[in-house]
Parts: sequence; C-alpha cells; structure tokens
Amino acid sequence: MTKLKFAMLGTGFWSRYQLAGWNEAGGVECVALYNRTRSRAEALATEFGVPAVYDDVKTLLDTEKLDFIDICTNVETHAELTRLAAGRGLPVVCQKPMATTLAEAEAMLATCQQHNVPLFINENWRWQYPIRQFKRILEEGRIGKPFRARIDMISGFPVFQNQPFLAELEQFIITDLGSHTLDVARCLFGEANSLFCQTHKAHTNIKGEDVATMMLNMGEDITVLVQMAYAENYLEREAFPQTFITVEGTKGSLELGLDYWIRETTADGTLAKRYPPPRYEWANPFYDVVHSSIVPCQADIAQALRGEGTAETTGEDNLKTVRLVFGSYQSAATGLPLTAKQLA
Ligand code: 89V
Repeated sequence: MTKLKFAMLGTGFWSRYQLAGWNEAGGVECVALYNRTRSRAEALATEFGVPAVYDDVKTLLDTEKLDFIDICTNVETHAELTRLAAGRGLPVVCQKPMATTLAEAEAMLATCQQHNVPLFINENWRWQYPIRQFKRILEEGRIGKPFRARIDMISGFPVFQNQPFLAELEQFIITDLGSHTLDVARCLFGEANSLFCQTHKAHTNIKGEDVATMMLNMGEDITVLVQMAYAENYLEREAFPQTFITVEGTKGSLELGLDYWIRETTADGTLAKRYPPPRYEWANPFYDVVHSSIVPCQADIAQALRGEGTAETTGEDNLKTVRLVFGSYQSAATGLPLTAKQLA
C-alpha cells in the first residue's frame, strides 16, 4: 500500500502525540513540518525523522507533493490554513476546536465543499477505549431506555503548565473541553433538542471561564447534564483526564467511573469490569487515555482519506458539536435555553 503523504502545520505540545498517533495508525507518512518558529519544527523533525521543515506555509504547499494536511496550530489560524490547503485541492485534517466562532467553522466547511475536498476534525475523545466500551454496552440495551445521563470532567490538573495558551482564551473550558464532552454526548445520545448553560470562573489568573454546566435534552428525550471544571477542588483523588459518565434507564443504570471501571446495574445485580486504555510508549502518562484515543481517531480518518469508507469525525459532523459549543456561550450570556431550531 502506498503511504499517503502529509504535512503537519504546527509543532506545539500536541503535535508530537499527533505524529506518533499517525505512525501507529499506519498507511501515512509525514513529509514536512511547518512552524513559524523554524527551530521548533526542526527539533520535532529530528525526533521523528521528517525530511523537510518550513517556516512559511505557502512555500511548503507550493513545494511539497501532498495527499493531505494536518492542521495542529492554534485555533485562530485554522480557517486561513484550511482555505490555503483547500484552494490547492488538498484534503484537510484539523485539530479541535474547529474554529473561533460558529461562522468561521461554517466557512471552513463551505470552503472545503466548494473545492470538493474532504474536511476531517481530529476529535479524539469519543474514541477513548473506555468510552467506546461504554457505548457498546449501552447499545446492548440491558438498562432499558435511557432517560437521564451525566457526563463529568472535573479536575484540578495544572492544565495551563503544558498548554499556556489556554489561559489566554476568552472562551476557555467550553471550547477546549466542551468540544470533547458535548461531542461524546452526541456520540452516545444523538442530537440536541434543547440546551441551557451556566458558567463560572474559579481561577482569577486566566481570561476565560473554567467551570461550565450544560443541561441538554437529546435524542429520544434523554436529559443530559454535562459538568466540567478546572478548579483546585481538592478532589480526594485527581483523575485528569478521565471522563465519568452515568446513564439511568428504565431497567437499570450504567456507570463509567474512576480508573475505567464500568458498572452495569439491573435487576440481576451489578456487573463490574475494568476497561483501561491501551498504553503507548510515546504517550505522556498524564494523558494516556487521551493520547491512546488519537490512534483509532486517526485510523478512522486515514481509511476515509484512502476512500475506503466514511469517517465519524468529518467537518460536517463536528459542526453539530461546534453549534453546541457556541450555543452554550449564548445560553450562558443570555440566561436563556436554546431550542433545537436555534441550535440548527
Ligand atoms: O485534548 C485537549 O483538548 C486538551 C486537554 C486534554 C488538556 O483538554 O487541551
């Protein structure tokens, strides 16, 4: 099989895991790296044996023969880089969050459609092994018809140390984490029929909100509460970046809890089994469940890029998550819930 050649744009904190993920997924080859600070691209190129380095995107695109590009830069550059690549007929894979506003995300998709190139979003959270197992068990239906669920990602982890730019975002936790948790909600329960959100700021030294709570009605009338926080809550045990999920159904309940234990409780009793994520040598142990989810996410995108099927996390699909992200800010600002019509 000939490998698909790609360039990665951006060589910050996330890019080395993204590159390792592509290597693990297989069938693709990174042939060039771009960073506006050339030395940062050079360092990563040496580490991963990437042959070419650029500090100018247009020169890279004019020089390299590529099958797609992977955008791993800060969010405010995603739209422009997408426009440049799509204009040259190149499929685009882009990091979440897709864009800084809903209008910008819509424009990115429209540009790709206009140039007839696919757009994929590296939305990995729904690919976490324990979450995939949770989805499988939920769909087996033993807990009956779900009517209420909770998705929690609450942490005191010093996230700003590894990703300092997060402290500078005017809209922080819903764009960074809500992009993931709201996407998981869609993946498990379907599309939103309504949304209400409230936010808070616990850290005084950051720009955006770091606490958010959303109440949604989703799919076939399921009430879903999404709770997120980065705050020094002095949790008895820090669990970053684990997501906890509880679903109540007409015949039982299902819980994804600490250390990847899934507990299914029905009239027959409780069945508990642990579903830890795979461990990769290249993964940062503080992020293992997230880093390992990069691999199936990229394998899914790679097979779609080879024309072997559709991917889950297309730009078109992710736009529905983006609508929930910015809908949450709108609800928090106005104090009003949004209807399905307002979210469409
Ligand atoms: O995946 C991410 O969006 C990261 C983190 C795990 C820290 O939220 O920014």
